[in-house]
Amino acid sequence: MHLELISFKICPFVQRAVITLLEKKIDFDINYIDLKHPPDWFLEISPFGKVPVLRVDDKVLFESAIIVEYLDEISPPSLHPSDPFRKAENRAWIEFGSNINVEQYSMLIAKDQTAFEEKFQALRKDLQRLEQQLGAGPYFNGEQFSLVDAAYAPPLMRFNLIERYYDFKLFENCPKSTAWQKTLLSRESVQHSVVQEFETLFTSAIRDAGGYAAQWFLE
Ligand SMILES: N[C@@H](CCC(=O)N[C@@H](CS)C(=O)NCC(=O)O)C(=O)O
Repeated sequence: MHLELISFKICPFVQRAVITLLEKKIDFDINYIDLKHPPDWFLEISPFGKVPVLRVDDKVLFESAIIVEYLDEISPPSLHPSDPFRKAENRAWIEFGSNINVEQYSMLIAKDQTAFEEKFQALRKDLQRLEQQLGAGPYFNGEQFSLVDAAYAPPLMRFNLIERYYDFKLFENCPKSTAWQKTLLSRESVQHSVVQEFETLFTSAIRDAGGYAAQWFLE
């Protein structure tokens, strides 16, 4: 079976699939495309026109959460908890993580200060809610790394990066999230889940978007 992940170098949804592939030690090829100029072949196979798309031989899967579930099923043992309620709850929090990806990006490209503040407050509220959900750690479910960790590592990596440029204080009074972020960022699969030039690409994207936050990412 041949797996090819159609990707974009700074996409957090792609990154959760890459982390899962690395955790599971599954062989795969990665094919980066330019989302500003998506090739015709990509638009033909991606129903939403979005990455990631996983080609499995001559078949195609889309939507990161679905791709990750598929990868988990073809390579036991599962990275989900076995208890059905806990598993469903993890899936719900993965969905919450998808929303955090969207909120993070919206904040970073918000056009003016008012829009930025609004996005910032929404994000902070969600991060505080997430904090309440965390237990003793070190991972979301305790001792074992799971798919919910793979879903949050990408936004937590980006928060860590942007706070090195400007102290947004997003995690003020969130000690559990801060510890979780540190644990995830030190994990090998997470460290190898982005390209070497990730920081340059990500900060350039914020700068090029020309929003209120761009001022903190000037060259
Ligand atoms: N719900 C999708 C979201 C994926 C997504 O938003 N991908 C972005 C890049 S990070 C994309 O491909 N955007 C292209 C577009 O919207 O045209 C998933 O989980 O796979």
